[in-house]
Amino acid sequence: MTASDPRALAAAFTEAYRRAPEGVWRAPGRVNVIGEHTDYNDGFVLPFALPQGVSVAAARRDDGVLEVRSLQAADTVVTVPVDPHAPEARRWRDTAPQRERWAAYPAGTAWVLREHVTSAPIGGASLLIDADLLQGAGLSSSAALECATALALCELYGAADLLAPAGRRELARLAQRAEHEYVGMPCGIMDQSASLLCTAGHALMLDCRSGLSTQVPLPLEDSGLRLLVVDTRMHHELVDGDYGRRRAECERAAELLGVAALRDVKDLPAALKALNDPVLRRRVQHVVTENHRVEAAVGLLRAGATAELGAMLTASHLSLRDQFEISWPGADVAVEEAQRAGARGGRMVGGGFGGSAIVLTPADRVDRVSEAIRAAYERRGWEEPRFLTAVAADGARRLL
Ligand code: GAF
Repeated sequence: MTASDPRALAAAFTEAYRRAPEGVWRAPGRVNVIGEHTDYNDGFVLPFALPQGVSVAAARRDDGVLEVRSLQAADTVVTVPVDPHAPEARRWRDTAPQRERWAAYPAGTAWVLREHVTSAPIGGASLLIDADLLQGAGLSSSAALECATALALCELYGAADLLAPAGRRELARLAQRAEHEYVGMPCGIMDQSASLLCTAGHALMLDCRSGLSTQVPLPLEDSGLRLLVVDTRMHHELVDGDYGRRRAECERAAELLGVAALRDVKDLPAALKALNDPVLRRRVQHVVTENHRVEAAVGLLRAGATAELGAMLTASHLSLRDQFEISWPGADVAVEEAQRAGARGGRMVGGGFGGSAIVLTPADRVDRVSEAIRAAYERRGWEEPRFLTAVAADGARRLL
C-alpha cells in the first residue's frame, strides 16, 4: 500500500480502531531548490513540495485523548492528553522511549493547536499515519507529519480560518511552534511553509521575514532537465545540537553587527571586517551570499534560464561546505561526481550533516549521473545511495 492510497489507509484505520475515520489528510515533504539556513535569518528560501509525504486518517473522540498509530510502527500505540498541561502529557513528553519519539510531532501539534487556536477548541482524536517519504533522507518528514495532523485537527474541530489560504501561514507558524516547544528543534519556517503553501509545477519563493510568498514556475521537464534527489544514506539527528549551534552563531553575529537579523546585512565586506571571530565571519558570508543566490535563482527561473540554475546550486553547496561547514562526505562526493558525469550542478539540501543532495542534470544523463555516484560510493565502501527524481507537487490537502 502507498500513502497516496487514501481508501486503503481508511480501511486500515477502520480495522485498527473498529470505526471509520472521518477523513484522510495529506501533507508533502519538500526539496529546497536554494536558500539553506536563511529562513531563521529572516531571509529567502525557494522550496517545492514533493509528491511523497505523510497521510493521516483521523476521527474525533470525546475523551480529550490523542491516540496515535502508524503503519510504519505497527507495534506502537501512543495515547496522550491533548491538553499539554495535563500531568500525563508532560510525563509522556519527558519519558517517552526513543522508538515513540516520532509521536511528539503529532502530539506537539495537537498541544499547540489546543493552546493557541481560539476560533475552535481542539479536542481528542484517533490518528493512523502512513508515510511514503524516504526515512531519514532530510526531505522534511517531520514537518509533513505536523502539517497533516494540523489540517486534520483543524478540519475536524471547525477551525476553518486556519484552513483558508490566508490562514495557512499561521498554521505553518503553529506547526513550527510545536517543533520548537515540544520536540526541541529550533527550526525555521521553511519546511512547514513548503508543506502547506506549495503548488504543483512551482517552487515557493518565501520571504521568511514578512511571510509573503510567490509561486515561481519550475519547468524542469519542459527544459529537458531533471532534479535528482540523492539520499546519501548518511543520517544525522538535527535535534542533537549542531543545527541549534549554527542558529545561535548567526544570532550572535547579527547582535555584534547591530542588525535584527543577518538578512539586514547590506555591506558584506564591511560586516566581515567588523567581526573578529573567523567562525562568525564564515557564517555571515554564507547567509548573505545565499540570500543573493535565492534572488538570482528566481530571476533565472523567471527568465526561462533553468539550466543556468546548476552553477548557482554548486555555489550554494561550496558555501555550505566551506563557510557554513555543514556538508558531509556523501554530499560532497555526490555533487563532484554528478558534475563530472555531465550534471549542471548540485548541492546538499536541508539542515546538513547528513540526508540528501540534489543534482540538476539533463534528462538524458540521469542514468549516467546516478551510475557515477553509485560507483563512487561503492569504491569508498559506503552504503548504496538511493535516487528519486523530484517533481514539484501540490501542498497539503484533504484526500477523503
Ligand atoms: C531544516 C530546518 F527545519 C529548516 O527550517 C531550515 O532551516 C533548513 O534546515 C535549512 O535551510 O530543514
